[in-house]
Amino acid sequence: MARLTILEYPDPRLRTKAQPVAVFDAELKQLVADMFETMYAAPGVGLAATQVNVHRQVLVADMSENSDQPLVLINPRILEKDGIQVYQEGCLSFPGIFADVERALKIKVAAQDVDGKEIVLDIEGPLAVCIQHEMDHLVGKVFVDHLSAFKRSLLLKRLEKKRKQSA
Ligand code: GNR
Ligand code: NI
Repeated sequence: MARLTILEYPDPRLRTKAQPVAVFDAELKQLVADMFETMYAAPGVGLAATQVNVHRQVLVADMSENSDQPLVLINPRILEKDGIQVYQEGCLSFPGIFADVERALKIKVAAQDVDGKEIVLDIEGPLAVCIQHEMDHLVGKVFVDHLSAFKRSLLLKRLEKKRKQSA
């Protein structure tokens, strides 16, 4: 296992579109294991491969209280969306800043597991927020893209300020 480096905004590599996974081999399982290690250590509740500079459609998440419900989605597709929720989001690629984002309340997601087996999940609430956030990363989108230009610039200034303070 290995902890991977998380890319931070405004790294242009965060804008890369991930390619579908075609081969479900040991290398993929190693990537997933390393992504979990990196996510739990951060600590975070989700991580997209894009954030660790691997441009394949792989995401991991665990929003359980005891960090004991790992979820891996390979090649995820949203089949259905329903309702609206607003949730305060953060992102490991934007350390220390948070903003309310509006997303679907419920999603039906088709994906593959690490063995390539097709799965379909109905997810709602905070985990649905997390999965939508991670799926955005896989197409090069980040949470501040959902905000108004005004809110975004305020938040990005705050991010810069935090960086200068910790430097
Ligand atoms: O750790 C994370 N927390 C979080 C909180 C609210 C909404 C989304 C997230 S995902 C984030 C980890 C991350 O950056 N994943 O891409
Ligand atoms: Ni993120």
